[in-house]
Amino acid sequence: SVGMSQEVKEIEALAIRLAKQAGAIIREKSGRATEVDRKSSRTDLVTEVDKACENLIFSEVQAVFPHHRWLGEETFTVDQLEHLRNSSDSDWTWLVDPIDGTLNFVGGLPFASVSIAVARGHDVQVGVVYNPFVDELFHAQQGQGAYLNGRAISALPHETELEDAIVTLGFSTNPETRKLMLEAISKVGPHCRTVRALGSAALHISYVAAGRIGVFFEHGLKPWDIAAARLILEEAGGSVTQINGEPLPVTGGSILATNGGIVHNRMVELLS
Ligand code: 2AM
Ligand code: CA
Ligand code: CA
Ligand code: CA
Repeated sequence: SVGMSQEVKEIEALAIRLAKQAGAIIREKSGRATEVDRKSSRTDLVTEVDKACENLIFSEVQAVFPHHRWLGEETFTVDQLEHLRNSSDSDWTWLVDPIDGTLNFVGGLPFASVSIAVARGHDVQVGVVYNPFVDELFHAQQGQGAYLNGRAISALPHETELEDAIVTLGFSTNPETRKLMLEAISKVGPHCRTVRALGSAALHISYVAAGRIGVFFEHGLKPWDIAAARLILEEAGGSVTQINGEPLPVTGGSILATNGGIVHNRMVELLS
């Protein structure tokens, strides 16, 4: 309906404004966080800037859309995750990663993003990924295509073979999944153009959408890591599944994100 599409437009405009606001803080504070704390382990960190950015986005969303639900990396509860799993079409949920690439941010490596997705039930309607270091904003609205700084993007060429593709991956903070990734890349590495691991899942997936790279894969991702960039990639004509080729639920898991076509199937074959 007209009312619904107007609402989605307002949601998208707010998501873009907040991604840029949080991004400005991330750019300013990169390499200069003062409170760097361990979460689950020595490799799993959070800073006062992750928390401040999530708070900023949360409070603005609450002010404008008080009935919308919230799922953010630094504040999530088991109940909120369970609610997303069981959510119905009348629920709107914001899925937010305030800094995707915290370890880069802590080290002052200028490669990180803000990821904001807004879902109706399990259906992601709006996705925004912003890299403040180069002022690149990727966004998509379901059914409306994908855009980088306002220009339409495409994950083409679909005819690319794995041999011509740059393959990227994420190295988890979890020792078990990191081992899985090392095993996986030893199978794929010999067959692709080259291998990169830059440290932000949301940016890698958005780069596949823009045709900059052919493949991204990682084990153990959460809803806020992938929801926004996944919509951007699907709207750009790419493919997203689990690593074994099965459908990827909104609740997350392993992800295989490619420019589509034969590269996707080849990756599934090599990794099975
Ligand atoms: P973060 O920076 O928001 O924590 C790095 O390879 C990517 O993996 C980042 O997107 C990072 O998100 C994410 N990541 C962090 N911890 C992870 C984990 N335990 N398993 C999988 N991915 C993780
Ligand atoms: Ca993340
Ligand atoms: Ca994060
Ligand atoms: Ca984290």
